Order: sequence, then structure tokens, then C-alpha cells
Amino acid sequence: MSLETLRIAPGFESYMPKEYVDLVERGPYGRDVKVSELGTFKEVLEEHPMCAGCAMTLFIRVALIGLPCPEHTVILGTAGCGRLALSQASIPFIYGNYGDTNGVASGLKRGLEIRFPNQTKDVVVMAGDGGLSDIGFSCVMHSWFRKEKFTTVMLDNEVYGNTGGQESGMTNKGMVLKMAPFGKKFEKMDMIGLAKTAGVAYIARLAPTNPTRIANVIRKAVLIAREVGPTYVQAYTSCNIEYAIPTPKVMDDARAVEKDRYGFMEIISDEAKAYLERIEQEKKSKAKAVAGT
Ligand SMILES: Cc1ncc(C[n+]2csc(CCOP(=O)(O)OP(=O)(O)O)c2C)c(N)n1
Ligand code: SF4
Repeated sequence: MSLETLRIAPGFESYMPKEYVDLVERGPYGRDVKVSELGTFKEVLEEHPMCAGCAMTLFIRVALIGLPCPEHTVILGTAGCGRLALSQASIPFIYGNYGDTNGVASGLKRGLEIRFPNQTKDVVVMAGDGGLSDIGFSCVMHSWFRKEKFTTVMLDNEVYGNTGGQESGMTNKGMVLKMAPFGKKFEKMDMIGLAKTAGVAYIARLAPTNPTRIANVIRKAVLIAREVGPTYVQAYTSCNIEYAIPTPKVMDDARAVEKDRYGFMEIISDEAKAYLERIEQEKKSKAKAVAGT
């Protein structure tokens, strides 16, 4: 996609649905939008068929606001709850086979670089803990070791939510679930540690308690992946169905889990840090130049 493919052909404005006109005129394309501006612009995701009160949906909605260039982004998802919302967003979405996301994203990113040498295209994998830490594990690890330049976002609800409650590698030890009735026998996988071992350029762990932080983390992750190397964001996105969390308690649960095992954490390589500082500096100089004209 690009802004050109979104724009309405001259003369057709009055025939297009109001929703579409709104998206083109007041969407987040071609400019920076902030979480604090929510409600003043047309979001790329507004309706979805996920469960009411699902924290994963809240995370996805805010994460999409953090994308630095949504008109040049492709999202790669797979089977699991998250794709139900992601596939409704006004951002190209590719449904990778369950387990293949990071293999498909590797090929896609390389292909886009060849096809569009003068336009950066961001590739973001967003998939569940089962999709990334279990069946997709080898594709994830190899994409990191190969230093593929895209972002991997794990929507970690610590269960297979979409298929009714099986344990995943990211479920906590001892957890009893509908389809793990004896309790999980093994520890939660240390995907952050594995990302560190693989030399991932930016790693972040967070719970959905602070929307501005979510958007900032996604923005950094996508920018760093453009220039430096693979980035990984691991987000706690509770499943209120399989963990029986009443909807009004979803944020209480997020805060409790944040305290227990999901405290905000960032690991950033020196190269990535220098790159972020450089683009921040360039942005300031540009703003100064505009103010001076
Ligand atoms: C190759 C393959 N194996 C199994 C499935 C069945 N399947 C669909 S969703 C899912 C579990 C999803 O769990 P997770 O990735 O943790 O995402 P969540 O639904 O919890 O967000 C499974 C096993 C599938 N679609 N394809
Ligand atoms: S099953 Fe769980 S993760 Fe899936 S949409 Fe419902 S609450 Fe969200």
C-alpha cells in the first residue's frame, strides 16, 4: 500500500462511503499521531469480532497507533485471536500459516526491499504465544539469528485462546487450564533471554497498562528494525475467557501481572540507541528549519 493507493480519484469523493473518506482525510497516514490525540483522528482499526473487554484488542488498537508509517507497513499474523482484529484494520495483512510467520516475514521484507528500493516498507509480525513460542519457534529463532530486519510482536495471553485453552510454552508452571487439567509441568519459556542470546537489537516486555508506552515501544521497535536488525516486543495481553477474568477486572489483572512477572523492560543495543538518537536529532533540526522559514 501507499498513500497513492488510498487516495480517492478526483470526482469520486461524493460516491465513497463516509467511513472511507474519513480514513483518507482524518486517518493516521503520512503524519505522526499520538495516543493523547485518540478520538481526534480516524483509527485504522475500529471494529473487530474479538471478545468484549479482551486486553489483546486494546493492545493491538494502541500498537497500530504506534506504527511510524502505517501506509507503508505490512502486518503478518496467523491463526489465533489477534488476527481477528488485525485482519479488520486498514493496513495490509498477510495470514501466514500457523508457525510460518517469521519465515514468511523474512522473504517478504527482502522482497519488498528489492521491489521498492526507494521506499522503506515496514514488516511487523503480530501473533500469539502459541504461534511464536511453540509451533513457530524455529522460524522465530532463525529470523533473529539471521538478523532479519522486521519486528516480532508476541501477543502473550499465556494460553491458546482461539482453540479453547491449551497450555503454551508461555503458560506459567502449575497453571490449570480447560485443556491442561493437570496443570502445566514446565516453566514459562524465557523468550526474552533467547532474543538476547540471538542478538536482537531491541527487546521490550510490557503489560497493557500504559497506552503511550505501548505506542512508543512499537514505534521504536519498527524504526530500529528498519536500519539495525530484528526487534522483539513481548506483551502481556490477557485472555479473559480462558483465565476467567471478568471484563471490569481486566485492567486490575494487567496491573497485577505487571507487578508479578511483566514489569516494563527494554534492552537496546548500542547501535540501535545511536540510531534512535540520530533520527531524533534529525527531526529536531527539521522542525527548527521549518520554524525558521
Ligand atoms: C498448522 C496449524 N496447527 C494448528 C492450528 C490450530 N490452531 C489455530 S489457533 C491455535 C492456537 C492459537 O494460540 P496462540 O497462538 O497462543 O494465539 P491466541 O489464540 O491465544 O491469541 C491453534 C493451535 C492451525 N490453525 N494450524
Ligand atoms: S478468547 Fe481470549 S484472547 Fe481470544 S478474543 Fe476472547 S478474551 Fe481475547
